Amino acid sequence: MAKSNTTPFAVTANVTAEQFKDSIVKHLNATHGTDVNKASNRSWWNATASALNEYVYNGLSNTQRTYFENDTRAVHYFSLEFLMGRLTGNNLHNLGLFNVAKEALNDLGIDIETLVDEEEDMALGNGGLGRLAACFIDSLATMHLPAVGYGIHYEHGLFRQEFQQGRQIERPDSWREYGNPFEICRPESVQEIPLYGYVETKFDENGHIVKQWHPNRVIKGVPWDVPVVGYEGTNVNVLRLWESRASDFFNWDVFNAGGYHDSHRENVEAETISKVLYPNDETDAGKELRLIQQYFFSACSLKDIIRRYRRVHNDDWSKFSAQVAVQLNDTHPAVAIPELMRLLVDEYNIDWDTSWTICRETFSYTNHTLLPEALEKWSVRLFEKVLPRHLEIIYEINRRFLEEEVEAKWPGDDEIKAKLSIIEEGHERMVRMGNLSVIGSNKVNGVAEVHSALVKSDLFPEFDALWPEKLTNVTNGVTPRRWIKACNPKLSALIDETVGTEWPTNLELLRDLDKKADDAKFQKTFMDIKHENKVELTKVIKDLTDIDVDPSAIFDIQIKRLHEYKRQHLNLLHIMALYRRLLQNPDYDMHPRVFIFGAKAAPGYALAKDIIYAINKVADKVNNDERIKGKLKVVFLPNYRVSLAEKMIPAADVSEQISTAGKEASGTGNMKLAMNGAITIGTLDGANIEIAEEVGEDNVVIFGLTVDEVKAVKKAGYSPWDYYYGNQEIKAVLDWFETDYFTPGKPGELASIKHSLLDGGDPYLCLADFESYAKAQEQVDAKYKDSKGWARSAILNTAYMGKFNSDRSIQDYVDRIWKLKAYKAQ
Ligand code: NBG
Repeated sequence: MAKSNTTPFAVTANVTAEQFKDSIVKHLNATHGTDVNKASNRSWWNATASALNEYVYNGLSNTQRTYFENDTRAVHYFSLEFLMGRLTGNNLHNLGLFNVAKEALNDLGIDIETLVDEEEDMALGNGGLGRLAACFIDSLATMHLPAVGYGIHYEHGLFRQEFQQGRQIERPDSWREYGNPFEICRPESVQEIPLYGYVETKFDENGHIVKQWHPNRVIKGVPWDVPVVGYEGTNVNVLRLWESRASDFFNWDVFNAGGYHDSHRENVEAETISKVLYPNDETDAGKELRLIQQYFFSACSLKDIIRRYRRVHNDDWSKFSAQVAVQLNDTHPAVAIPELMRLLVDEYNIDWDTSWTICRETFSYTNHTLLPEALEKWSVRLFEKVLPRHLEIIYEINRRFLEEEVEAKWPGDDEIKAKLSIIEEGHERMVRMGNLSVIGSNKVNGVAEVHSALVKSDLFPEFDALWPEKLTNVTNGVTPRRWIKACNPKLSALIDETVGTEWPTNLELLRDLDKKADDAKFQKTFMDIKHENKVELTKVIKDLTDIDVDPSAIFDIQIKRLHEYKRQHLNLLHIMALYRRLLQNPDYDMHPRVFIFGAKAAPGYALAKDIIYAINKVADKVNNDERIKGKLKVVFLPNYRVSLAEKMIPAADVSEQISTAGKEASGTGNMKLAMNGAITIGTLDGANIEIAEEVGEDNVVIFGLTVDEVKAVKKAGYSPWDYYYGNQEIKAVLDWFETDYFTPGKPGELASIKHSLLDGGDPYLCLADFESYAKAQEQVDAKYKDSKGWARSAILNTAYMGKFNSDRSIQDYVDRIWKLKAYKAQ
């Protein structure tokens, strides 16, 4: 073996490649029952994971012991989604073992890149909200903060996307079909969760009313722990995911009574709860199973927290909220609020007022969207059926809130009461989870400055008036460990050389790169790396779509869930306009550009799926049209997911962030792309505004209506027809959708897009922003032609994105909300 790599961190300081290699071979034999001569790639991957896990588990026990011995206050991040992606590369990097493992594997004749591709993404989330949770738990561990992530151990994560003749087809995702080496089952911490049934009202010996819930189902929650390795490997926190199973007790009863089929059915029903992730991003599913998922994991997690608390504090509840912070990731886990009340009042016999004080001190809530279709409501009828006792508790919380707090502030004002009530009156009475979350929380935050301002002014103005301190902001961030260090090794090496190696835990250090922004040699190195990353992506594109693209073209990337408000169709309109310009004038002056998309559409979202289809059809035509001499290419990469993002982001020149102002709460892809030196073309929406502030207006291209202008346009009565008749190009492009130009022999296949933009009223103002967008794209083109100016801007994007690392977000949560102390594992 040649000169060995050494590890940079104390926890793995003495590990040599030789040792790591021995460990892999040992695990290949002793853990995975195979050997070096016949091991499949999967076995190699498993053995490498086992070798890696030796260090992970060591950190895990040190960390858990440190927290226990210090009886630490901890945050519990409740989230229905954790979009983790792959763990092998990430954990190797965070332990400082990546190069050691690479060398060890190399010596065994295995290429580490091929090996990490063996791992299925852990896609237990839809998009930004789930990936944010994953970045946050990485930061919490890195910052030595006591924290547990709580979620659901879905058997099937987000569907795998295929295209058939350009249309999205959903296939099940089975990330753990053949096992997963990064999770540990903990049968010793199983929980039992009641459901359904009725509530009995009784009197205790003192003549007080007591409520007793008689559930008629009990579900077992089995915890699976995924170790979360902080950078430098010192602290290893836990992500605890609950799997549902039928309760043994209930099952055997039925089985013994001869009801084999009934008991089997109960099994299936119980297991259904953690079977699949709901594939909706920013829309409310409104289904019974979804409410049960929410309750199941919230209830399991609270019982787990209480078990741990009582191990030290027994029946002394006075310290509970000093020890326990619970963060609700959107309203999805909001049923945890009445569940904690139920546990305290009914099970531990604590009086209502004390219990309510504990609750309000414990919970905080993050709002991730203003879209009305995402604001969860459950029908009272359904609640009563599934969680009858919780409905009673919600009524009581609501009664006291309205009669005491709202009445004191706005005496006799029934209109305000109706607005703030947890119960929405109407044809079908509904439980408003947003109001419940605000009322039961200590702090409520939005995820970017503009979004938090809108949460105050438009979503919850009365709550803000009632509790001026409650609503706050924490701007999102992303972990630079995964989103620069691991995914862009070449850029990382350049940064190491230039500003030192401390930047992954202190991203502000990148600021020093600005000194090199005009240095011709540095510019060349920086842009050469970008080019090499583009060459890599070119291979991925060829492999996945068979499309040839030229790496010297501008790589213009839009990656995010497919949604009208994100306006992939605005991008498409502009692509069609460019295509038309090129057809009309083959010498039309533009630097060659490749527009690259990645996006999944919710399976029930017809227009979103039509937009995917339209992009694919336009791509077919444009990519094969020799008249335009390869100046324009369109690529839609199938099955967009974390591991694909890691290949796309380092190769982006342009980052498309073009949502209608006021609609994108923050965005986090915008941050990842800019950090990797892409230049944003974007609206003044979400975190784009803060990105523009940080990187400077010369280094982003801003266009379109602002939040206030959007409001004004809508108020004045927006008519997309004015733009249709007022702009030749818009009219021509929209009319194109109705022909069979892109769908030979099938005219009208793409008409739904035109329809939504005209008869449908263009709710997201694509047409109003089109001209400004097209001009901005011309600016991008001109900017790219000035290669020095472009390199400078790209470097400054990387240099000035320090604010958007998730350690800063977590520090804001700690300071403003959680008040946690760090404990470095000993
Ligand atoms: C999403 C927003 C994004 C934001 C992420 C993370 C939901 C409900 N919201 O703008 O649309 O970046 O949350 O906060 O998924």
